Amino acid sequence: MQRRNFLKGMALGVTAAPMLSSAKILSNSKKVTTATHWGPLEATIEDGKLTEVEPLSFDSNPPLMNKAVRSRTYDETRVLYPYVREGFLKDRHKSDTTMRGKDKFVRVSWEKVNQIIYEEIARCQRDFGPESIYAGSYGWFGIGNLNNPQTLLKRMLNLTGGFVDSKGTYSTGAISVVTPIVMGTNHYFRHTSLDNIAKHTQTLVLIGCDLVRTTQINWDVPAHKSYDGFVKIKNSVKEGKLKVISINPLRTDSDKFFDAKNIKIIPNTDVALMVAMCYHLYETGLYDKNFIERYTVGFDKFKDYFTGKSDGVKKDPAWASKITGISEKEIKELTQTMAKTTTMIMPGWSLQRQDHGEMGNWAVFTLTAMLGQIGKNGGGCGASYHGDGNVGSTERVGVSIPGITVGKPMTYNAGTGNDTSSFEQSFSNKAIPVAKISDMLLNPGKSIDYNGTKVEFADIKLIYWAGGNPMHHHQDRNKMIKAWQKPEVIINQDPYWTASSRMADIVLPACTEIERDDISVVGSESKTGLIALKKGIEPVGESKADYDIFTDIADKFGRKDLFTEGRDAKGWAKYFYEQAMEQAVAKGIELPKFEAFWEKGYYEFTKMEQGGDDYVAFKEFVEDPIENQLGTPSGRIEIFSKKVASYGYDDCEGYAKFYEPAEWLGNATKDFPYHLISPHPRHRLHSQLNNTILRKVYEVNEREPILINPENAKEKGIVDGDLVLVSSKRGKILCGAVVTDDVRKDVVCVAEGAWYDPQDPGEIGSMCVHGDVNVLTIDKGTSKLAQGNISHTALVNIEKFTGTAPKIKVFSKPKM
Ligand SMILES: Nc1nc2c(c(=O)[nH]1)N[C@H]1C(S)=C(S)[C@@H](COP(=O)(O)OP(=O)(O)OC[C@H]3O[C@@H](n4cnc5c(=O)[nH]c(N)nc54)[C@H](O)[C@@H]3O)O[C@H]1N2
Ligand SMILES: Nc1nc2c(c(=O)[nH]1)N[C@H]1C(S)=C(S)[C@@H](COP(=O)(O)OP(=O)(O)OC[C@H]3O[C@@H](n4cnc5c(=O)[nH]c(N)nc54)[C@H](O)[C@@H]3O)O[C@H]1N2
Ligand SMILES: [Mo]
Repeated sequence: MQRRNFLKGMALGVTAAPMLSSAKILSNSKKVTTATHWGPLEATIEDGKLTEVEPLSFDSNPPLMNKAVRSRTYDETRVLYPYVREGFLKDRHKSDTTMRGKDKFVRVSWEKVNQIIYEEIARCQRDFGPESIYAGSYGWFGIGNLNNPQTLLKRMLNLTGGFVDSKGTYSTGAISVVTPIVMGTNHYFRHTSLDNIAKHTQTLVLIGCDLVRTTQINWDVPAHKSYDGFVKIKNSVKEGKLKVISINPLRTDSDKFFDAKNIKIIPNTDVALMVAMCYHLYETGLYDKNFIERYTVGFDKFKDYFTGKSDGVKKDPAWASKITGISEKEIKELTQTMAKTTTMIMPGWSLQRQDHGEMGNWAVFTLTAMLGQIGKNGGGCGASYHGDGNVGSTERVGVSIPGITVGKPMTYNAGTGNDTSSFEQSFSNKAIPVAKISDMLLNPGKSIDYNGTKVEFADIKLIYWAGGNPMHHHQDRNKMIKAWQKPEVIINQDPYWTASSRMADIVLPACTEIERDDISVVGSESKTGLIALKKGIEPVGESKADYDIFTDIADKFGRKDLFTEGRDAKGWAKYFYEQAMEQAVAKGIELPKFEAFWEKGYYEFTKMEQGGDDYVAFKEFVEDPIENQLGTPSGRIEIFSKKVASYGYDDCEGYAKFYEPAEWLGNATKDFPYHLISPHPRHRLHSQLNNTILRKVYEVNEREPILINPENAKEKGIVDGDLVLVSSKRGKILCGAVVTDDVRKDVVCVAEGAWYDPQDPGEIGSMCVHGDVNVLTIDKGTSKLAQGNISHTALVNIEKFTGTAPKIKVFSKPKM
């Protein structure tokens, strides 16, 4: 397998990876190492300009996204200077907030903008206290253990009085709450190695999981080592030893790669499928009774549900067939195959990014327990194989590097703002589940349920967002725009004129990785190495590194020294590296001195962990469940959780149960007859890189593509390339049609992350002409337990758009 032929059409155009030593050096050019969420890179700089990037040699599958790095660096959408919205500059916190998105922006100096920010934070702390400032800022900012804008934001605000935080993520809102409850660990528990799967698994079941697509990226820098494992799995498929089955309304990149059988389930009904599979295992005696008795608690409670004892409805394959659209015969066959062969289940996180998302993973763990293969070679399940480009790869003996911290909270000293206050806990206890942002802004004082507690919404006057794009990631854009009109001050810090920048009062230009010094690990699970992110070019325009931006704001409060602890960016990189050196000694690794590491640009760990390629999750627990209890209250797998049941939630009763989703094909109407899913994009990281040349690779008629089944296209008179008006109860967008039977009939698919481009910016209800899917989605929590977002739950209509195609404006600068 040629590694760069990995995915046809996916890695196309990426040239061979050079060894640094063989790099050709021109007189006016230099090569530096840098990194992104999609790989470790070597950048060529000529006359102070970034001209090219190439993947480093230890990247197992460099993605096409590398091709966008230069394009994004110099794109017209870069924010070059600090800007303030005209109305805000004039009237400050008394400005007309409905003008957000409509007003002109005025360029100001850094000195002036820092003074405004200082005055506004100080005013809010003085008049309303820390609970008036929201810094729960979420998002996938760039790489670097220092330039983590969210940690730096909190560090700065901690030194100046505190703030309201968020908890949880958009990625794992429900699974991060459920896995500890059921399995007593977090969802990133070490997974059975992909090598072990390739050797022993006979049936690999992907449920809402497109790992070949999603493992292109990593929260740190991916070495894409899981792709080595995928190749081995594919070889086992070719040899006829392993079969891949993919339960997904969409035939995915992974399905094509593994030549999987794609079972096109009705969206949001996987729990019904799995419950019926449990029923069938029970009815046929195929379930592992011994495993259930020895390693789990609460089976009887679940049994009463699936047998119908508790509610009179038998959850048998006939019942599930009507809900899932999968035939009774197929459900039975699938169940029997899984029981009779060595089966590994890989759920994606899409299962929990939907209404009652807690139930998806609860059902996976329950079904897996009944199959009884947990802890055995090639069997069981993993909750996060698709989560980043290294999960399940064989680990090397390596170390990670610490990063900047939020520091110690200090009370703001009203009046002076000087460093005279005592250290004291001033953190707000009003942190929200992250996807409750609009609800919080719209309903101050209201209280909601969350995982057995109550969360009271703060009255937010100032939002500071750094390193995220809420105007892409959050659901129900129109509700959000209304919510965005509530605070007095909104600050957004980003390299680009994203919708979040356009909807702010103050816009601060951050720079990207190649414009600053930093350090990172490569391959958080594979432990492939360490990389120096070297400043190759000067920050574009007057942009600055996040670290420098927050240092200057802390300075305004007289707290610069506390913020920096006397270090500059490279000083921090050295400080972090030297701590890694200490850890390394304990593991018998001799890391080079910092200067030598920095000079070379990376360090690769080469020693493989012994037995790592045969790692099996939960093996110790299965071998000795008394000695190696799980972290649950019972020490076992909790098929039923007494603790969750004790919360008395009507939408989450403490075991895997199918609840009817807010919107699904089972309650579709004539007005909104199709189910919309919004998976992660192939050639972007969310909204990142939408403003680059890569747009040409996937856009249709300058819009985000919508996948439509040929039968639906025919009934609507839509053909490939048409402009399509997509509407839901919440709003309207335009997309470009791709007619394909990859997608199930009555299901349409629009990837998340197309830049929001409303016809009338700032106007509630305005049509997005470019295809931001979150104009259509529902802003509701999964349940009272986790309150995760439900992006994959929405009904829509589609129509051929016949008017004049509106111009795309979002890739030019806003009014100035
Ligand atoms: N419908 C739907 N919606 C979804 C999802 C879905 O599946 N469907 N998925 C959800 C999920 S899982 C997630 S994680 C979220 C992702 O949501 P986000 O993480 O908010 O999305 P990104 O587009 O990655 O936004 C990151 C922003 O950081 C900026 N940035 C990059 N580098 C830097 C830097 O060094 N400094 C600063 N200050 N800024 C920087 C980028 O320009 C970009 O605007 O979306 C969620 N939304
Ligand atoms: N290229 C790329 N990779 C990424 C990201 C990116 O933006 N771009 N983002 C990263 C991040 S932050 C995250 S959180 C992960 C997300 O990883 P996931 O949450 O696993 O990804 P999704 O794309 O939301 O969904 C995966 C699959 O679920 C299917 N699906 C949707 N609804 C249903 C359903 O009801 N039932 C079933 N069975 N299937 C369903 C979709 O068709 C899709 O193929 O990906 C990461 N990887
Ligand atoms: Mo995510």
